[in-house]
Parts: sequence; structure tokens; C-alpha cells
Amino acid sequence: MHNADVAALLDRLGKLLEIEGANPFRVRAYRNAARTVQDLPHSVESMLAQGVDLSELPGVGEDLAGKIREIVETGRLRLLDEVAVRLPGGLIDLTRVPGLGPKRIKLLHERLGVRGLDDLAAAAKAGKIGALPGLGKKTEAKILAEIGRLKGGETRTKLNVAERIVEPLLAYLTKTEGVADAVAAGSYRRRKDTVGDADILVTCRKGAAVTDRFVNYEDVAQVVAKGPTRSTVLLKSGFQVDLRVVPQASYGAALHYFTGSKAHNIAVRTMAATKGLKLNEYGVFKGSKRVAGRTEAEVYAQVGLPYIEPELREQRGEIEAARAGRLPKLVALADIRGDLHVHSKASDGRYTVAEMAAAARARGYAYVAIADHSKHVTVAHGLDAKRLARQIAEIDRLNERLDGIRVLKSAEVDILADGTLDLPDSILDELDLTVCAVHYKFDLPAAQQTERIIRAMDNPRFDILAHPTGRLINERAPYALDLERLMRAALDRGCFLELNAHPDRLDLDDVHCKMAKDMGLKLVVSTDAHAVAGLDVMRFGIDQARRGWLEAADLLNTRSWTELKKLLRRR
Ligand code: DGT
Ligand code: CA
Ligand code: CA
Repeated sequence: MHNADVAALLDRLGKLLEIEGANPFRVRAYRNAARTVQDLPHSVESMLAQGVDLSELPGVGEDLAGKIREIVETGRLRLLDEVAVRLPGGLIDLTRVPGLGPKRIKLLHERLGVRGLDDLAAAAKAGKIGALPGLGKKTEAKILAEIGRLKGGETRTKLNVAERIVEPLLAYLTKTEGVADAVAAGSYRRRKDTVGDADILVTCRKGAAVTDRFVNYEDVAQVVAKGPTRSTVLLKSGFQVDLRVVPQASYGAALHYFTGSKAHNIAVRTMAATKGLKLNEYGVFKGSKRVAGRTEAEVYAQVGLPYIEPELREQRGEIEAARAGRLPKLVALADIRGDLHVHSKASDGRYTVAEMAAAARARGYAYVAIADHSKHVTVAHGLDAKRLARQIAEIDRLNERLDGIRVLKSAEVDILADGTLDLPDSILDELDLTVCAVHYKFDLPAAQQTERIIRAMDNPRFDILAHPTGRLINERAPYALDLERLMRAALDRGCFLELNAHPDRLDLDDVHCKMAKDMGLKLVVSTDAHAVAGLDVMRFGIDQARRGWLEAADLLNTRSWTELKKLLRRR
């Protein structure tokens, strides 16, 4: 049993209880436990087998530890089965419709007998939703549009989810007799924020052995195609994996071909043709003689190009840059000196400031900014000026006794509907920096949303705009925004934008990062960690930064605190 499966059951229970109108603290307890399990570095199954006491995990008491054990041992959760008798499980799908909270879902269920998305769509089409108290025709139309979007089959898989599928499969294939290399190519290797399918490439002495092993992988649900050099399977989750088997001498050429992107491949192949060469997945050929193919570097060299990093291969100017010797030296995880957006227990995080600081130090960082929510975000137990003042004092005391890391005083300050900040200037003046964000009224027209944020930036205490577009991949579209105008405004005022590294967000995205770089606007890659393990998503942010052509100098948090402080020149 995977942690994700355990977490899914706990999360389901939390959601159903919430729809039922259970005590919010109880609901939160299940949700938090689900997140804790999801983020654990080890499987709960193995932890239980080793006799670890799960009730010691943050947010998991005796009761929840028992429930987790029940799930691992029986594959089910009795309490969830009981709730499911009272409430149809399909109601959980309704929580994915933006604008539908638990109260509205309960109302739809009780008044209209809605049991899932299909019922919801039928009720909306029949005009029944608009007649309910507090809903109206506008909401009805919006619900219909959102259902259309959800059912439109968003089938791309988030990169972190793909990783949890692909990495164990690669490990499994590598253990096959005769296999030399097993790597994932395609959009996965280019580190796109979502992948359509996985493209695995193996070099092997005997193709048949690895193909047999591939189709017999325990997670395979359906074999779509099976042959000595190419096979395709669907896993139980519906995720597709393509396998190609190539000889060692073609490894570099095949890796280049299957890494893509298609547009990049075509451009490189065209360059080869102008030199009288033929390029395909088996190599670079002059007449019938193979002149390159073992490594990618060799392939690029034959067409007259330096090696181009996979993240850049999107036909967005990388070939021209390569020809001109102007490829960027892409930022790497090792360049990062600190994390400028993490939460503590004071708001909706799960560890103390001291624990988050220790975890940041353990990752080799020089600084970490504690940016808890401000008071407007009541569900996250946001801080008012008084509580923030106490946290500031706590951090000052902590810094006196800490070695090797500096805790920065910050806050994730809500940008209110009128563009003012959610905390008084007097307390914001006490901080090292602010991380400001929009958390409600997502549906303003672009011009108004942009103005709202620029108005907030007019306050000289505004330093960094967090998750600038608010998108949640596959869940919530970015809000309407004039990003170019917003970036100019930030540049004019000396503010910065965040690349939120959480794999559900990755916001700004790669294209926006490049836009910022071209404008000369510096960015920050932050994790928005709510737990110690959350600090580890930094690498997903770096992937997108690299896709956006960013170099170490394009980011704030590649600098020492002394240097970084100078850039926060508004303070
Ligand atoms: P995805 O799966 O939608 O996230 O995107 P990719 O880039 O992984 O695309 P996929 O899986 O269809 O194909 C993997 C790679 O194979 C692709 O990036 C480039 C290469 N490829 C596929 N079809 C063609 C083609 O018709 N011509 C060329 N030159 N390359 C192709
Ligand atoms: Ca693919
Ligand atoms: Ca494919």
C-alpha cells in the first residue's frame, strides 16, 4: 500500500465529513493527517512493520494512528464506509468544481438529489441550480462551464506524480539482465510541469528480455503494443508508458530523438540536412556511414552545435542562441542559498519556527524566511499584528542562539480586494521582507485584478508577489491578469515575483520566467513549505526556472543575505 493511497482515503473521509457539516477541527485533522502521510519520506507500511509509533508524527494522534494502521492492514477504513452509506462518494468530485464549497454541495445533494458530476450537469442544464438560495443564474452558468472543463479530459499528469510512477519503473527495468541504460526521455526529461506520457529508453543486449519484463510489471493494466524495439502499456492509473529498446551505438541519437521536443528535433534535423547529413533516432549519417550516435553531445557536435540542455529544447530560440554561443548557464539546485517563503505552526504549517529553521540549515541554506499567513486568511489561522509581533520577538531570540542559519522575519500578507495590505504598515516595517499574495476574489476582470495588485505594490513594504497567477495545475485556471504590465510595475517599483516551486502550482510558469528575464526582472524560487518535507520541492521550481532560461544571477535567493538585502532596496 502506497502512502498516496492511505492519504487518499483520509482525505476522502475529511471531505465527506466536511460536506456532512462535521466539526471543522475534526475535518482539518483528517486533512492534515492526509498531507502528513503524503509528504513522508518512508512508506507508512514499512514504518509500521518496523514498529514506528505513528502517533508521534505531527498532526497524528492515537486515534489517527489507529486509522492509518487500519488502512494499511485492511485496505479500508470502516468510518469511511459508514459515512459513504449516508453520502454518495460522487459528491467528492463536486469539490473539484471551483465555486462549490461543502455547504453548497450539501444543499445540492439535499434539495436536488445530486450525487455526482453528471447529476450536477443535468441539474444545471435544467435550470434547477439557479433557483436555489444563494446560488443564482450566474453561478449556474459558471458551474456548467467548469464541469465542461473538468470533463474535457485534462489527462496530463503533474511532474511529481509522474516521478512517483517513473522512477520505480526505471529501477525495476535497470535490474533486468543485460540492460545497460534505462532513462526517461520525452517531456519528463525536459521537466515540463505536466507530462502526457512517459517515454522510456533502454539499451540492452537482448531486447526480448526487457520487453517481457516491462509488460509484466505489476502496475501494468493493459498492454497496448508489444514488439522487440517498441512497446506501450497503460498502468492501473491510466498513465501511458512507451518503451524503446535501442543498441548502445544509437543511445545518444535515440535519447535526443525521444527527448524532443518535436519542434526542436525538426529544427536540428533541418540543420543537419543543410550540412548534407541525415539525422534520425539511430544516429547521424553521412551517406550510409554513421558519424555520430553514441552520445547526445556527439550528435549536436556533428550538426555544429554545442550541447543543449533538455529543459531548453522547446524551439524557443535555443538553437539560435547555441549557434551564437549565447546559451544561458542554467541555474542549479546547488546555487540556492535560502528559501524565502515557508510557513510555521503559527498559521497553517505543521512545525515550529525553530524546526523549520533547523530543516533549512540541514539543507545547506544560509537563510529561511518565515512567511505565515496574515489575518484575512482565517481558515489558515492567519496572524494579526499582535501575534506577528510576538513571532518577530521569537525569531529575534532564536537568531541569537542559532548558528549557521539566519531566520528572516516575513509574512505572507494578503492583498485585499481594494489593493491594500492586510497588516498595518507599522508592523510590516519590522519585517525583513514581505511575501504578498491574492487569496480571494479570483474572478475580477484582468484590468481590475492587475490594478489591485499594482496598488498593493505601491506600498513600499511590498517586496515579493507570491504565486502570481494563482493557478493550481489541473484544478484552478490562472486568474485573468496582465502579467506584462504587472512585471513592468514590479520592475519600476523594485518588487519581485515568485516562482512557487510547489508541483501543484509552479507559478510563475516557464514561459513567464523567460518573459521576466527578458525584461530584466529578477525572480525568487520559493517552496511555500508547510512542513519540513515541503522544503524538498525546491528542485521542481529549479526545473521550471531552467525551462525559463534562468541563470543564478536572475534569482534573488542565489545570493548571500547581505547581497539580497541590498536588492530589497525599498526597505
Ligand atoms: P507529452 O508526452 O505530451 O508530454 O510530450 P512529449 O514531448 O513527451 O511527446 P511524445 O510522448 O509524443 O513523444 C516523445 C518524443 O518523441 C517527442 O518529444 C519527440 C519525439 N517525437 C515524437 N513524434 C515525433 C515526430 O513525429 N517527429 C520527431 N522529429 N520527433 C517525434
Ligand atoms: Ca511523452
Ligand atoms: Ca510517448
